[in-house]
Amino acid sequence: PKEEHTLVLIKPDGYARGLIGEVISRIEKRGFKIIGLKITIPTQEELEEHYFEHKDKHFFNSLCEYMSSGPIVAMVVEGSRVVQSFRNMMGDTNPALALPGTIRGDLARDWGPDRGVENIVHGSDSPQSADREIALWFPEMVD
Ligand code: DAT
Ligand code: MG
Repeated sequence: PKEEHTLVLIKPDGYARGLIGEVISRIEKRGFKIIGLKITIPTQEELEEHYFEHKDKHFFNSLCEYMSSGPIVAMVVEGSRVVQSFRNMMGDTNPALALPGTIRGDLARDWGPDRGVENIVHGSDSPQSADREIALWFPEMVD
């Protein structure tokens, strides 16, 4: 089967709570290959590009504040149908709706008033989004 790529971010809550190893371990155990990896603190400019589809949403400002509040781990992950597979591994966007067995369902805290946007991980929602997001976070991997 054709290899596909997705962009994974371990968000500031995942980093701060020491969940990097857990997330990477799940990716590796699923048989996917990490071919790019870095730690960075996102800038407002990067977040406006990464989350451009959400820029008119009510949660956009808190989302950017949260995402730039500390280090994240950005990864390019390779594998057959990895985009959809990793979406399945993440679980629902809202931790309260994410099923057990998923990263968010097992690890993410419920959305309280103080952390309405936290959910540990990001994964691209389509191969097209993956291409765009990989070009943003890993320009050195794209020519
Ligand atoms: P996903 O990260 O599952 O692709 P998304 O692209 O719809 O979800 O939203 C991006 C992020 O924005 C999401 O991970 C958390 C935050 N978010 C989404 N919907 C939200 C809401 N209704 N209230 C607060 N934060 C929200
Ligand atoms: Mg999304």
